[in-house]
Amino acid sequence: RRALRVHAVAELDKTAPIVRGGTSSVPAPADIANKLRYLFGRNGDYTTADAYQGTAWSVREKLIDSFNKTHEYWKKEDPKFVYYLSAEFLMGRSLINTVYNLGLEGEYAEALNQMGYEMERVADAERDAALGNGGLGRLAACFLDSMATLDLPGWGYGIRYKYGMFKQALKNGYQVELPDIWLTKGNPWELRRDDVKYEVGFGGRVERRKQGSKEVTVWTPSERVIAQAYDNPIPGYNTPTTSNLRLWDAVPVTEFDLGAFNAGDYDRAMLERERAEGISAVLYPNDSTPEGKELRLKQQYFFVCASLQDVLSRFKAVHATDFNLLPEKACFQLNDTHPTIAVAELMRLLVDVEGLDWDQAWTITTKCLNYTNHTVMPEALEKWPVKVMAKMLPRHMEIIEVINEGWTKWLAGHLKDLKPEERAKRVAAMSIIHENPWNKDEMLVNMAYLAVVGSSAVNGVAAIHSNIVKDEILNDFYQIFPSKFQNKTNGVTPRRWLAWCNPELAALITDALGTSEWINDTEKLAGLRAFASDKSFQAKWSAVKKAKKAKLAQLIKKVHGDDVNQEALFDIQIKRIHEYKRQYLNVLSIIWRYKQLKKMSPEERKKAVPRVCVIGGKAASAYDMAKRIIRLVTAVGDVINKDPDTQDYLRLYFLPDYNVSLAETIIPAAELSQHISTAGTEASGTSNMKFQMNGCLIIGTWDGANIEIAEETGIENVFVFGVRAEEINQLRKERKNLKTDPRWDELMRDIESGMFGDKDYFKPLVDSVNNMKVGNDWFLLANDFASYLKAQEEVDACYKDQSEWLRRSIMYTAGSGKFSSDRTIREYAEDIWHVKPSRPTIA
Ligand code: CBF
Repeated sequence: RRALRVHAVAELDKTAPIVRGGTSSVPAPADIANKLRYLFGRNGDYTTADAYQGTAWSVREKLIDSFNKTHEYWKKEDPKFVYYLSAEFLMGRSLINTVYNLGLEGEYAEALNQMGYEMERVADAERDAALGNGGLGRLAACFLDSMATLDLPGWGYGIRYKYGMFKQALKNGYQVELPDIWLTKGNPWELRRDDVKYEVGFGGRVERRKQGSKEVTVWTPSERVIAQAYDNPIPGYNTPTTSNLRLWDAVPVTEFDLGAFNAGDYDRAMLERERAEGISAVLYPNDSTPEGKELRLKQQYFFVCASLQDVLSRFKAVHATDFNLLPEKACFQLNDTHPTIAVAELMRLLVDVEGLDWDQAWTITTKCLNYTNHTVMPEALEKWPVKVMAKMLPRHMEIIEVINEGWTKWLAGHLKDLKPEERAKRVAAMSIIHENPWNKDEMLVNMAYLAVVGSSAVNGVAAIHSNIVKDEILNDFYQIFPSKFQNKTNGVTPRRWLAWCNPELAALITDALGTSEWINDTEKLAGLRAFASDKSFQAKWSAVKKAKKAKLAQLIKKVHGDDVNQEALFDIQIKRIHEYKRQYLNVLSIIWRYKQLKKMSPEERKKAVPRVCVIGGKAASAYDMAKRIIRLVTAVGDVINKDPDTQDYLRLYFLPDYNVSLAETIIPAAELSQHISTAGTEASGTSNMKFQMNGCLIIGTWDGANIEIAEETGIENVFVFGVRAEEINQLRKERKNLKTDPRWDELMRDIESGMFGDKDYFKPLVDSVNNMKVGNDWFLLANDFASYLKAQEEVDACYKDQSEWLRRSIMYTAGSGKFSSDRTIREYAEDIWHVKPSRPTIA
């Protein structure tokens, strides 16, 4: 099957000229100076920030040339498109990626050198586009890179948040959140489309009106805003294709209420603008308040409504109102439940606006939509109160009711052989609109159920997760529609996450394999297996890792002021802070290590494997436990890092403000990375894939994509520990079988007694994992502790044998071929979207 996929791409017309670069014949150094002169009024005496701006605006023109050519071609060819609807796109920085994907790195590195700058330093001046929270948003960004690289006609659609993911700072070891004002210096990577604007409404009333012999439904919103398009060109690698991420900014319908202003009512004059701009202001506002929740639903509808109008308007420009053709020309991937209102919105546009009858519209809608589930966490499976939905989107609520009526009626018929009571129970359990189990007076719209009923395909993001989706979360639906359910194991782009962030390792790989084709055919990395035990290759491999470790050491010095032992094992855990990801378990094992080191004589210590442990990640602002975990990390670090007995052997640092660009520095330097979620809780994980690509060994649970990574790398090369997902439900129910360990109890006493200060603040943390109390330690830290420590001992033993460690490290990279997002996207394109490559040939 995989061979077939590779073949499909090989069939492309590779003889077509690759049209990259701009029409401008001005050499890069002069072009950069021109940009600085005419866009910024600068005439020499540049700063690094200037060098970035000049370079970015110069590269932008070449990017736009490539973008225009691609879109001219696609317009002419009219291929089927996939539209990736996502509330998040965690793009990170663009300069390096654009320059390398366009093949302009030599030219621009040289130009900057002539000006006295180094490309890497200049690239550091760019702000991250952090329009996402974590894995889901970064996955969307990797997918865009792969779609363009594979020449697949596809766009992303999302929100142009004015403030991205908050900036995390530490104050006395506690997380503080600061606004991420990322647009202040302009954004060279976007194009405002003044001719692409749509109205989006909220609230108001719905009426039936007679139109000739027909009855039509008219929704008159009480609030209206304009969605203004911004295009962000996405360059593919080694192809002329540059696709698009279209983001919507919310602006008022009326710029300014001059009447109110003249009457002295200054607040009212600005009100509409403020209300509109609020919609696209902040990524995922804190939804612990009812107001926050409403704003989030508003954001979801805002971008879905604008995106669907946009797609239909382009479709109509070519095919007029032949909507039966729509599924042959467009499909939409719902990135989690966030864009699920698309089911109702597409129905509204087709029925109310275009006048199709309900059944025809439903057939088209369900053919066009597909849904990806990204999590098993119940709190992330969105359910909107009917009251909120009916107030904000009255017509959509009606549509959802009609969909649900049809669905439950069909279901009752389908289940006719069941006893009436059982049938009624099943139908109620699968109803899109259902009672809130915690509040009988409230009815909820279950967005995951709406997505399943309204889609052609439903997928999970790793094999184990897709099985959990089928067997547990959506099992009722799976039983009814088994063929709808699929698995699409996640992947990451090997461009950003290996070739561009670790050019030294990339060069070594290219040298060994005799080709750089692995950059878009990662299966070729398997060729490295032949070198895994080769001592001279291991020495080169090790030298690259050391250089990367030196860079991370510099970063630690910059942030914490400490010099760290670069011979130590660099042990990393970077991801959002969450109880299920179990950073707490990691800290506890670090405390245990510290205590063991303290007990040793100086001679014994010299035999221990030194470690530099790094933890990074943001806690959601309302997630109290996660914030306490951060404080525990910093408090333990404060004690350990200052202890003269142990500081040469153990360090713990929390690196604040973990984001894409920080990951690009940390991951190449990592030797051991921790993916230690309770089995069955992490849908996939994607940083595990990035670490694997960079030859970093994994200590992990049998969870998410860890399992497939172990299969590809060789399970004997991975430090696996902990209980398996199949055993967890039973363990949680029959708490008598939970494992305990005296070392664990000792650590709990240490924290409670104030060994790391702040004992009152840490008390809830200690209590949360006291597994003797029913309902506690939901994520089974205590239970997995002993086997985690055992796995850590295996890590130490292996690190002492550097040749074995390096062999494994090479085997990781060699086994990472499957985890390229190119493979994932090819699978989506073939199994779900039925979208084919279309490579621009216009010279
Ligand atoms: O599928 C991408 C990622 O999505 C999440 O981050 C999410 O937000 N639901 C999951 O937690 C990850 O496991 C997953 O890799």
